[in-house]
Amino acid sequence: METYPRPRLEPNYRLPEEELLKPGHMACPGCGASLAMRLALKALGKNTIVVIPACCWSIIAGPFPYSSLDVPLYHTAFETAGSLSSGIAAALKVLGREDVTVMAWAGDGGTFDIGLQALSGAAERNDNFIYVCYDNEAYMNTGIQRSSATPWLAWTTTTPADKPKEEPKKDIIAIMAAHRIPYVATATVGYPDDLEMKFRKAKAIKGTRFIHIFSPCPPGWRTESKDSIKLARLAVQSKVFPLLEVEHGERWRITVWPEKFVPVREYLKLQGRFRHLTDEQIEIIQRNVDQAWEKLLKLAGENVRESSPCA
Ligand SMILES: Cc1ncc(C[n+]2csc(CCOP(=O)(O)OP(=O)(O)O)c2C)c(N)n1
Ligand code: SF4
Repeated sequence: METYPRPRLEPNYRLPEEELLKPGHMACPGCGASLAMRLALKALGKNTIVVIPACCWSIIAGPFPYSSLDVPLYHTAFETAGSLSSGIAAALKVLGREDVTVMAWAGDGGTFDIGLQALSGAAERNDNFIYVCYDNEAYMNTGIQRSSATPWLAWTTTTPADKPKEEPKKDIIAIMAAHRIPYVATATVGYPDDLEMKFRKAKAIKGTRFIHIFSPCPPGWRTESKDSIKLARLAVQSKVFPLLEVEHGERWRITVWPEKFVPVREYLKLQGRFRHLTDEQIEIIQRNVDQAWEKLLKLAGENVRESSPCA
Protein backbone atom coordinates (compact mmCIF):
# COMPACT_ATOMS: atom_id res chain seq x y z
CA MET A 1 0.00 0.00 0.00
CA GLU A 2 1.18 3.50 -0.84
CA THR A 3 2.16 5.60 2.17
CA TYR A 4 2.45 9.34 2.53
CA PRO A 5 4.75 11.42 4.72
CA ARG A 6 3.25 13.02 7.81
CA PRO A 7 2.24 16.66 7.53
CA ARG A 8 4.69 19.36 8.41
CA LEU A 9 3.28 21.04 11.50
CA GLU A 10 3.63 24.75 12.12
CA PRO A 11 3.05 25.10 15.87
CA ASN A 12 4.07 28.75 15.91
CA TYR A 13 1.58 29.77 13.26
CA ARG A 14 0.01 33.17 14.03
CA LEU A 15 -2.74 34.99 12.15
CA PRO A 16 -1.97 38.53 11.02
CA GLU A 17 -3.16 40.91 13.75
CA GLU A 18 -4.98 43.44 11.57
CA GLU A 19 -8.77 43.09 11.95
CA LEU A 20 -10.76 44.27 8.92
CA LEU A 21 -13.99 42.60 10.07
CA LYS A 22 -15.24 44.76 12.92
CA PRO A 23 -17.19 43.72 16.03
CA GLY A 24 -20.95 44.23 15.85
CA HIS A 25 -21.51 42.36 12.58
CA MET A 26 -24.83 40.55 12.30
CA ALA A 27 -23.85 36.90 11.75
CA CYS A 28 -25.35 34.10 13.85
CA PRO A 29 -23.08 32.63 16.53
CA GLY A 30 -20.87 29.95 14.98
CA CYS A 31 -21.27 31.29 11.42
CA GLY A 32 -18.47 29.86 9.27
CA ALA A 33 -19.00 32.52 6.61
CA SER A 34 -18.21 35.37 8.99
CA LEU A 35 -15.05 33.72 10.26
CA ALA A 36 -14.03 33.02 6.66
CA MET A 37 -14.33 36.72 5.78
CA ARG A 38 -12.26 37.66 8.82
CA LEU A 39 -9.47 35.31 7.76
CA ALA A 40 -9.64 36.24 4.07
CA LEU A 41 -9.28 39.97 4.80
CA LYS A 42 -6.41 39.33 7.17
CA ALA A 43 -4.59 37.74 4.24
CA LEU A 44 -5.60 40.29 1.60
CA GLY A 45 -5.15 43.46 3.66
CA LYS A 46 -6.77 46.86 3.49
CA ASN A 47 -6.26 47.46 -0.25
CA THR A 48 -9.26 45.32 -1.09
CA ILE A 49 -12.70 46.05 -2.59
CA VAL A 50 -15.40 43.55 -1.63
CA VAL A 51 -18.42 42.78 -3.86
CA ILE A 52 -21.37 41.06 -2.17
CA PRO A 53 -24.51 39.86 -3.99
CA ALA A 54 -27.74 39.05 -2.15
CA CYS A 55 -26.91 36.46 0.50
CA CYS A 56 -26.45 36.17 4.27
CA TRP A 57 -23.43 38.40 3.96
CA SER A 58 -25.63 41.27 2.71
CA ILE A 59 -27.10 41.18 6.22
CA ILE A 60 -23.93 40.34 8.13
CA ALA A 61 -22.22 43.44 6.70
CA GLY A 62 -24.93 45.65 8.22
CA PRO A 63 -27.39 48.20 6.81
CA PHE A 64 -26.13 51.27 4.93
CA PRO A 65 -24.52 53.59 6.02
CA TYR A 66 -23.01 51.13 8.51
CA SER A 67 -20.60 48.37 7.56
CA SER A 68 -18.78 45.75 9.58
CA LEU A 69 -16.03 45.71 6.94
CA ASP A 70 -13.20 48.19 7.14
CA VAL A 71 -12.75 48.09 3.33
CA PRO A 72 -14.91 49.43 0.46
CA LEU A 73 -17.98 47.24 -0.07
CA TYR A 74 -20.42 47.05 -3.01
CA HIS A 75 -23.79 45.38 -2.50
CA THR A 76 -25.06 43.99 -5.79
CA ALA A 77 -27.90 41.92 -7.25
CA PHE A 78 -28.01 38.18 -6.61
CA GLU A 79 -26.69 37.06 -10.01
CA THR A 80 -24.11 39.82 -10.61
CA ALA A 81 -21.07 39.24 -8.38
CA GLY A 82 -19.01 38.10 -11.38
CA SER A 83 -20.06 40.88 -13.76
CA LEU A 84 -19.77 43.70 -11.23
CA SER A 85 -16.32 42.48 -10.18
CA SER A 86 -15.27 42.39 -13.85
CA GLY A 87 -16.37 46.02 -14.18
CA ILE A 88 -14.51 47.16 -11.07
CA ALA A 89 -11.36 45.33 -12.18
CA ALA A 90 -11.58 47.01 -15.61
CA ALA A 91 -12.02 50.45 -14.01
CA LEU A 92 -9.04 49.89 -11.73
CA LYS A 93 -6.95 48.91 -14.76
CA VAL A 94 -7.90 52.17 -16.52
CA LEU A 95 -6.97 54.08 -13.36
CA GLY A 96 -3.65 52.24 -13.12
CA ARG A 97 -4.65 50.88 -9.71
CA GLU A 98 -3.84 47.23 -10.18
CA ASP A 99 -2.45 47.17 -6.67
CA VAL A 100 -6.05 46.93 -5.41
CA THR A 101 -7.52 43.44 -4.99
CA VAL A 102 -11.14 42.94 -6.04
CA MET A 103 -12.89 40.14 -4.16
CA ALA A 104 -16.38 38.89 -5.04
CA TRP A 105 -17.93 37.18 -2.01
CA ALA A 106 -21.03 35.11 -2.72
CA GLY A 107 -22.98 32.22 -1.23
CA ASP A 108 -23.48 28.88 -2.95
CA GLY A 109 -26.87 29.95 -4.35
CA GLY A 110 -25.25 33.04 -5.83
CA THR A 111 -22.40 30.94 -7.26
CA PHE A 112 -23.48 27.39 -8.12
CA ASP A 113 -26.91 28.55 -9.32
CA ILE A 114 -27.92 32.08 -10.28
CA GLY A 115 -24.47 33.68 -10.54
CA LEU A 116 -22.79 30.91 -12.55
CA GLN A 117 -23.28 32.62 -15.92
CA ALA A 118 -21.59 35.88 -14.85
CA LEU A 119 -18.82 33.95 -13.10
CA SER A 120 -18.21 31.71 -16.12
CA GLY A 121 -18.08 34.71 -18.48
CA ALA A 122 -15.57 36.49 -16.27
CA ALA A 123 -13.47 33.34 -15.89
CA GLU A 124 -13.46 32.72 -19.65
CA ARG A 125 -12.07 36.27 -20.10
CA ASN A 126 -9.70 35.67 -17.18
CA ASP A 127 -10.85 38.94 -15.58
CA ASN A 128 -8.67 40.09 -12.76
CA PHE A 129 -10.40 39.34 -9.44
CA ILE A 130 -10.75 36.75 -6.72
CA TYR A 131 -14.16 35.09 -6.60
CA VAL A 132 -15.01 33.48 -3.28
CA CYS A 133 -17.93 31.16 -2.77
CA TYR A 134 -18.65 30.62 0.92
CA ASP A 135 -20.61 27.41 0.77
CA ASN A 136 -23.17 26.75 3.50
CA GLU A 137 -24.91 24.29 1.17
CA ALA A 138 -28.30 26.04 0.89
CA TYR A 139 -30.04 29.40 0.44
CA MET A 140 -29.78 30.33 4.11
CA ASN A 141 -30.67 34.00 4.03
CA THR A 142 -34.17 33.32 2.70
CA GLY A 143 -34.98 30.32 4.89
CA ILE A 144 -32.80 27.26 4.13
CA GLN A 145 -33.97 26.35 0.61
CA ARG A 146 -31.95 23.74 -1.32
CA SER A 147 -29.34 24.87 -3.82
CA SER A 148 -27.30 22.81 -6.28
CA ALA A 149 -24.60 22.78 -3.56
CA THR A 150 -26.89 20.99 -1.09
CA PRO A 151 -25.59 17.45 -0.53
CA TRP A 152 -27.52 14.37 -1.62
CA LEU A 153 -30.23 13.38 0.90
CA ALA A 154 -29.85 16.52 3.04
CA TRP A 155 -32.87 18.10 4.69
CA THR A 156 -33.75 21.67 3.75
CA THR A 157 -37.10 23.46 3.98
CA THR A 158 -37.73 22.63 0.30
CA THR A 159 -36.40 19.06 0.61
CA PRO A 160 -38.09 17.79 3.79
CA ALA A 161 -36.82 14.71 5.65
CA ASP A 162 -39.43 12.42 4.06
CA LYS A 163 -38.40 13.67 0.60
CA PRO A 164 -34.78 14.81 0.96
CA LYS A 165 -32.66 16.15 -1.88
CA GLU A 166 -32.40 13.58 -4.67
CA GLU A 167 -29.56 15.12 -6.66
CA PRO A 168 -25.84 15.07 -5.78
CA LYS A 169 -23.96 18.28 -5.02
CA LYS A 170 -22.74 20.07 -8.16
CA ASP A 171 -18.98 19.73 -8.69
CA ILE A 172 -18.09 23.43 -8.80
CA ILE A 173 -14.35 22.78 -8.58
CA ALA A 174 -14.42 20.66 -11.74
CA ILE A 175 -16.47 23.37 -13.47
CA MET A 176 -14.06 26.15 -12.50
CA ALA A 177 -10.98 24.04 -13.24
CA ALA A 178 -12.42 23.43 -16.71
CA HIS A 179 -12.16 27.19 -17.32
CA ARG A 180 -8.36 26.75 -16.94
CA ILE A 181 -8.11 29.89 -14.81
CA PRO A 182 -4.79 30.41 -13.02
CA TYR A 183 -5.97 29.42 -9.56
CA VAL A 184 -8.78 27.35 -8.06
CA ALA A 185 -8.74 26.25 -4.43
CA THR A 186 -10.86 24.90 -1.62
CA ALA A 187 -10.51 26.07 1.98
CA THR A 188 -12.32 25.97 5.28
CA VAL A 189 -12.37 27.79 8.57
CA GLY A 190 -11.34 24.55 10.29
CA TYR A 191 -7.86 24.96 8.80
CA PRO A 192 -7.24 28.73 9.06
CA ASP A 193 -3.56 28.63 8.15
CA ASP A 194 -4.30 26.75 4.93
CA LEU A 195 -7.10 29.23 4.16
CA GLU A 196 -4.93 32.25 4.78
CA MET A 197 -2.06 30.79 2.74
CA LYS A 198 -4.43 30.34 -0.22
CA PHE A 199 -5.65 33.94 -0.06
CA ARG A 200 -2.09 35.24 0.10
CA LYS A 201 -1.20 33.07 -2.87
CA ALA A 202 -4.31 34.16 -4.81
CA LYS A 203 -3.54 37.82 -4.13
CA ALA A 204 -0.19 37.48 -5.88
CA ILE A 205 -1.71 35.99 -9.05
CA LYS A 206 -3.32 37.98 -11.89
CA GLY A 207 -6.49 36.82 -13.62
CA THR A 208 -9.53 35.01 -12.28
CA ARG A 209 -8.99 33.15 -9.07
CA PHE A 210 -11.71 31.03 -7.45
CA ILE A 211 -11.76 29.97 -3.79
CA HIS A 212 -14.48 27.64 -2.51
CA ILE A 213 -14.87 27.88 1.27
CA PHE A 214 -16.74 25.24 3.24
CA SER A 215 -18.76 27.27 5.77
CA PRO A 216 -20.74 25.62 8.57
CA CYS A 217 -24.12 27.23 9.31
CA PRO A 218 -25.69 26.28 12.67
CA PRO A 219 -29.32 27.29 11.91
CA GLY A 220 -29.30 25.77 8.42
CA TRP A 221 -27.50 22.56 9.32
CA ARG A 222 -29.33 22.12 12.63
CA THR A 223 -26.02 22.07 14.48
CA GLU A 224 -24.70 23.64 17.66
CA SER A 225 -22.73 26.87 17.30
CA LYS A 226 -19.87 25.42 19.30
CA ASP A 227 -19.43 22.61 16.74
CA SER A 228 -18.76 24.74 13.64
CA ILE A 229 -14.97 24.43 13.69
CA LYS A 230 -15.19 20.76 14.63
CA LEU A 231 -17.52 20.16 11.66
CA ALA A 232 -15.21 22.03 9.31
CA ARG A 233 -12.36 19.78 10.40
CA LEU A 234 -14.49 16.62 10.26
CA ALA A 235 -15.49 17.50 6.68
CA VAL A 236 -11.82 17.36 5.72
CA GLN A 237 -10.97 14.36 7.89
CA SER A 238 -13.88 12.38 6.44
CA LYS A 239 -12.83 13.34 2.86
CA VAL A 240 -16.19 15.03 2.31
CA PHE A 241 -14.39 18.32 1.57
CA PRO A 242 -10.74 17.81 0.55
CA LEU A 243 -8.46 20.84 0.72
CA LEU A 244 -6.83 21.30 -2.67
CA GLU A 245 -5.54 23.64 -5.32
CA VAL A 246 -5.76 23.49 -9.13
CA GLU A 247 -3.48 25.66 -11.25
CA HIS A 248 -4.49 26.42 -14.85
CA GLY A 249 -6.96 23.54 -14.75
CA GLU A 250 -4.14 21.02 -14.87
CA ARG A 251 -2.00 20.89 -11.78
CA TRP A 252 -4.07 19.40 -8.96
CA ARG A 253 -2.62 19.33 -5.47
CA ILE A 254 -3.96 18.24 -2.07
CA THR A 255 -2.81 20.85 0.44
CA VAL A 256 -3.84 19.26 3.73
CA TRP A 257 -3.39 15.60 4.44
CA PRO A 258 -5.29 15.07 7.71
CA GLU A 259 -3.45 13.35 10.52
CA LYS A 260 -6.42 11.02 10.94
CA PHE A 261 -9.23 10.00 8.63
CA VAL A 262 -12.69 9.44 10.07
CA PRO A 263 -15.76 7.65 8.71
CA VAL A 264 -18.29 9.96 7.09
CA ARG A 265 -20.76 8.99 9.83
CA GLU A 266 -18.71 11.03 12.34
CA TYR A 267 -19.30 14.13 10.22
CA LEU A 268 -22.98 13.44 9.52
CA LYS A 269 -24.08 12.55 13.04
CA LEU A 270 -23.58 16.05 14.47
CA GLN A 271 -26.04 17.53 11.99
CA GLY A 272 -29.83 17.59 12.29
CA ARG A 273 -30.14 17.94 8.51
CA PHE A 274 -28.89 14.34 8.16
CA ARG A 275 -30.74 12.90 11.18
CA HIS A 276 -33.22 10.96 8.99
CA LEU A 277 -30.51 8.97 7.15
CA THR A 278 -30.62 5.17 7.36
CA ASP A 279 -27.50 3.05 7.90
CA GLU A 280 -27.76 1.91 4.29
CA GLN A 281 -27.84 5.50 3.01
CA ILE A 282 -24.81 6.40 5.13
CA GLU A 283 -22.96 3.44 3.61
CA ILE A 284 -23.76 4.70 0.10
CA ILE A 285 -22.53 8.19 1.04
CA GLN A 286 -19.33 6.62 2.38
CA ARG A 287 -18.80 4.78 -0.91
CA ASN A 288 -19.42 7.96 -2.92
CA VAL A 289 -16.96 9.92 -0.78
CA ASP A 290 -14.33 7.18 -1.10
CA GLN A 291 -14.76 7.10 -4.90
CA ALA A 292 -14.42 10.88 -5.19
CA TRP A 293 -11.28 10.75 -3.05
CA GLU A 294 -9.73 8.03 -5.26
CA LYS A 295 -10.47 10.19 -8.30
CA LEU A 296 -8.82 13.17 -6.63
CA LEU A 297 -5.73 11.11 -5.76
CA LYS A 298 -5.39 10.20 -9.44
CA LEU A 299 -5.74 13.86 -10.49
CA ALA A 300 -3.18 14.96 -7.90
CA GLY A 301 -0.74 12.20 -8.83
CA GLU A 302 2.66 13.09 -7.42
CA ASN A 303 1.28 16.31 -5.93
CA VAL A 304 -0.72 14.61 -3.23
CA ARG A 305 0.73 16.86 -0.63
CA GLU A 306 3.82 18.94 -1.17
CA SER A 307 3.46 20.91 2.04
CA SER A 308 0.71 20.73 4.58
CA PRO A 309 0.44 23.43 7.21
CA CYS A 310 -1.69 21.45 9.60
CA ALA A 311 -3.06 18.09 10.58
C1 LIG B 1 -33.06 37.54 -8.58
C2 LIG B 1 -33.26 37.28 -7.13
N1 LIG B 1 -33.91 36.16 -6.75
C3 LIG B 1 -34.09 35.91 -5.44
C4 LIG B 1 -33.62 36.78 -4.50
C5 LIG B 1 -33.86 36.48 -3.04
N2 LIG B 1 -32.69 36.04 -2.36
C6 LIG B 1 -31.90 36.88 -1.67
S1 LIG B 1 -30.64 36.12 -0.89
C7 LIG B 1 -31.16 34.62 -1.47
C8 LIG B 1 -30.46 33.34 -1.07
C9 LIG B 1 -28.98 33.42 -1.15
O1 LIG B 1 -28.45 32.13 -1.00
P1 LIG B 1 -26.91 31.90 -1.06
O2 LIG B 1 -26.32 32.54 -2.25
O3 LIG B 1 -26.67 30.44 -0.91
O4 LIG B 1 -26.33 32.68 0.21
P2 LIG B 1 -26.70 32.47 1.76
O5 LIG B 1 -28.02 33.13 1.97
O6 LIG B 1 -26.76 31.01 2.03
O7 LIG B 1 -25.63 33.16 2.49
C10 LIG B 1 -32.29 34.73 -2.28
C11 LIG B 1 -33.00 33.61 -2.92
C12 LIG B 1 -32.94 37.93 -4.93
N3 LIG B 1 -32.41 38.79 -4.07
N4 LIG B 1 -32.77 38.16 -6.25
S1 SF4 C 1 -27.83 31.65 8.57
FE1 SF4 C 1 -25.89 30.54 8.48
S2 SF4 C 1 -24.61 31.57 6.91
FE2 SF4 C 1 -26.31 32.93 7.48
S3 SF4 C 1 -25.44 34.27 9.09
FE3 SF4 C 1 -26.46 32.55 10.13
S4 SF4 C 1 -24.84 31.00 10.40
FE4 SF4 C 1 -24.09 32.49 8.88
